[in-house]
Amino acid sequence: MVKSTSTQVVIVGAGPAGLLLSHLLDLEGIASVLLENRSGEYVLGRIRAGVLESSSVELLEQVGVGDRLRREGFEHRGIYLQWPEERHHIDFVDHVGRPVWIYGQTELTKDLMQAREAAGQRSFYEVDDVTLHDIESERPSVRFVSAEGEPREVVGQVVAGCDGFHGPSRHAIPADLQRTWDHAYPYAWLGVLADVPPSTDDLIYAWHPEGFALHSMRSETVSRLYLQVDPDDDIANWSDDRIWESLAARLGDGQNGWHLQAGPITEKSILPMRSFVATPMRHGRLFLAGDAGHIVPPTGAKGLNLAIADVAVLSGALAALLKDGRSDLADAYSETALRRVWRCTHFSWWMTSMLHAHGDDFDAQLQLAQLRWVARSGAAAAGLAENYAGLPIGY
Ligand code: FAS
Ligand code: PHB
Repeated sequence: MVKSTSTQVVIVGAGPAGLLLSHLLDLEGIASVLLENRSGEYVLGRIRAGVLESSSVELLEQVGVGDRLRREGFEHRGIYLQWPEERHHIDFVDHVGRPVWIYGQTELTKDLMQAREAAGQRSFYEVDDVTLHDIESERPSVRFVSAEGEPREVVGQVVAGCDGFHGPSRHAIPADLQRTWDHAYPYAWLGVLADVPPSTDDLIYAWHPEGFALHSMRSETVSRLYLQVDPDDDIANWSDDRIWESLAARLGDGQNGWHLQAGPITEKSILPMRSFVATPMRHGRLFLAGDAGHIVPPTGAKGLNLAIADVAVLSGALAALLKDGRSDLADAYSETALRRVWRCTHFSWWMTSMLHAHGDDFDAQLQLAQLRWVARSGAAAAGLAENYAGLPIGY
């Protein structure tokens, strides 16, 4: 016997997109149920993004989940672009009047989880066998097996697919109505979390003939660093010493008196890189948001910010649909969201292609020419700044 409950919006996935969407809908007086196939601890344990655009921070503050971010996050004016013997600061505030914020996705997810729990959000964690039904009707539903092994269903007026790249929602859209673009890059990132104070104030994006490196951070005592590796490389090939040696060489250790401080590595993993876009992001009463609809390589620090922008647009569209009976914003949702998705997909591809050497010397000369142009041309630097610091939501 399937135990059935009902709500207005059934949200599949309780990562940043699903959690923030439930919060925004609640502020509109719209009820939702969150379904997540992992435990809350597991979701919090995933080490992911670190950079928030100004528009993301402003939204989070406006909706009451930005206090700790403002207290514990770091406001950064810009980034450094580095290549052998040269390092140039690109100042976003000078160019476009907006900074970015460093605040780990784990911390944001924690804040969102606490806000939803305080609001009495109905959530099911550790669910299994999630399937979507009747998404072309006005009473779509999601069936699943609860953590206690009970077959259940939630019937809603809308289903929001916030279940990331590997979730079921995108696949509920008929394949003959769907178009996807999937671009794999010939390299991956080895991500490192280390208990060592950052050796830099702003992030360093480094081009090097041996491969890309990035120096980011999570706090005054924890650094987050990445280095380019082959997609089929094995983390077992990377001792802590080899990681620090490669990072030091690529980030310019010793250049103009700058040194990279090494320290205990607490987490290391290899992350694949791809650009992926699926259209449409809406079919019937199913709406996709975040990684469920698109994936960008992390070089542009856009993935998390795109998820936030999607649900900011989606919550307004669902409020108009479910409260006012107006379908215009819902009908335009996919086109509105995809305009920003493609802009961020291009920027992420451009940053990735400019910064990752992969053996072709002609490409390397083009990459260095691009870096010198951005470092020396105010117009070029303003273009990078506008995209990295983020375009207004609803761009
Ligand atoms: P998420 O994938 O975060 O959340 C989807 C949720 O749905 C997950 O909790 C998942 O468990 C759940 N789910 C999946 N299948 C389900 C099912 N069948 N039923 C119920 N729930 C289900 N972005 C950056 O900007 N910078 C970075 O450095 C960066 N690093 C990343 C590293 C990795 C390894 C990955 C995978 C992504 C990274 N990203 C980065 C992008 C990342 O931050 C995403 O953009 C962000 O998590 C998007 O949030 P969601 O759309 O909520 O998707
Ligand atoms: C991070 O801090 O995890 C981070 C920062 C910038 C990026 C990617 C990842 O482009």
